[in-house]
Parts: sequence; C-alpha cells; structure tokens
Amino acid sequence: MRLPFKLYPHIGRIIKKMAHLKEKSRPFTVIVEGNIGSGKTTFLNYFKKKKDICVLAEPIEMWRDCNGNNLLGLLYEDPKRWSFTFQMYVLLTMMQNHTLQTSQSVKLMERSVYSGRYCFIEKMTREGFISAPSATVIDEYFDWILKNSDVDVDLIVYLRTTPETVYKRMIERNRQEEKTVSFQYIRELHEIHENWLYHKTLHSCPAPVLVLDANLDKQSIVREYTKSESHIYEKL
Ligand code: D5M
Repeated sequence: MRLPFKLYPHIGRIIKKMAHLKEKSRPFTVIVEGNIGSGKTTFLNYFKKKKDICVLAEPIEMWRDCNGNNLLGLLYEDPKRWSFTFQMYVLLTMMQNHTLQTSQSVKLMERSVYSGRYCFIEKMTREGFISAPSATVIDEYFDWILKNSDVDVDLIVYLRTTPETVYKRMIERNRQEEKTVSFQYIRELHEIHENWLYHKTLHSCPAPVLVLDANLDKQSIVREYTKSESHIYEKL
C-alpha cells in the first residue's frame, strides 16, 4: 500500500520520536575502568548501597567457569593458545551486561567491551598472543557490536593508579590465576589505559572521562568516590 506523499514528513517525525524514546529508555550508563587491582570492585560496592542504580560486576566467575573450563586460568597458563578464545568470551559476556535491561535510572558496569578491545586485546595483539588474522576477526566482531548492539555509554570513571600500587594489591589479593602476572605486564597495561583514557592518544573514548585518584587507601578513597556522585546523579 502506498501512503499519500503528504504523510511522509509525519512518519519521519514519528520515527525520530520513537528513536528518541528508545534512547531515553536506556539508563544513564557508567563504565568503571582501570588497571588490574585499581579498586573497581570497592568502587562498585560503594554504589551498591545507593538507590536506583543497577551495579554489574565484571563477569569474572563466568570466565573462571565456562561450562567447567577456567578460561582465565588457561589464559595466564598459555596466553598464545588461549588469548583469542578468552577475548571472544569476554566480549560476549560484556555485551550481555551492556544490553541487560533494567528499570533503574543508572547502570554502573565494571569494565566494558571498550576496555576489552582497547586495552586487553590491544596488549595481546602487540605481544603476538593474538595473531594478525585472529585480530581481524575480533575487529570485525567488535565493529559489528558497535553498529548493531546498544553498547552506548554516558560516562567513564577512570580509576587512575600507579603500576606499583596495583601490583602490590594484586600480590596481596593472591588470586590463583594471577600468580604469573609480572610487574612489566601491569606497567604496560597501565600505559595503555593512560593513553586511552588520560592522554587520549590511543583509540577513541566512547564518553566523557572522569579521572579519580585510586592510589589512596581504603579509608580516604571513599571521599574520592563521592566526587563521581554528582557527575552521575545530576544527569538524571
Ligand atoms: O581483575 C580481573 C582479571 O581478569 C585480571 O586478571 C585481568 C583479567 N581481565 C579482565 N578483563 C580482561 C580482558 N578483556 N582480557 C584479559 N584479561 C582480562 P580486576 O582486578 O578485577 O580487573
């Protein structure tokens, strides 16, 4: 059936309005980024006590038990063999968090598909743990995600640390899989985070970045966390 020409502008407006409503239905989405051991979990726990906020931790337990396979353990045991598999699974599980529906006004996510691609996949490709053809497959997949899934974010909270601080914390927390992680690995991951979120010379930032000093100890850091509250709540 053909519609009369004069209806066309109205339809355009309706489509625009629907797109706007769809856009509005997405919660204000914040991703928390930072090096290994930068205190992302502590940051998330602070916000868990707040109202109207959906807090999504990094799906690390899924990475440790993917149908009985500890992919995180395999990754650190043999990065050349397992980096591709691990990263494809990280992208999937992160996308599940990005697209999870919530009626709450704010969604707060620990890491994202962006740090997966821009920090970890970046690092593993540079190291030669992911081959050039595999990196191409990941990029095709990542570009498809950006174009076809709602992974938009409104704010990035960057928990900025020194590599020395986070290395010490990682040793103290004593996670079995991380026993082989070297200081050099942490330092290079730090540089990549810095270039992406602080100097903004590597890849693009999908949202404005709020930088917090995450070197502070557990008592003082709460004061630092409160700085992010106004950025989150004033937008609602
Ligand atoms: O620690 C999360 C652990 O998982 C840490 O060993 C890094 C690892 N991780 C997280 N995301 C990735 C990606 N995308 N690739 C490789 N390794 C990853 P946390 O201190 O919570 O950050």
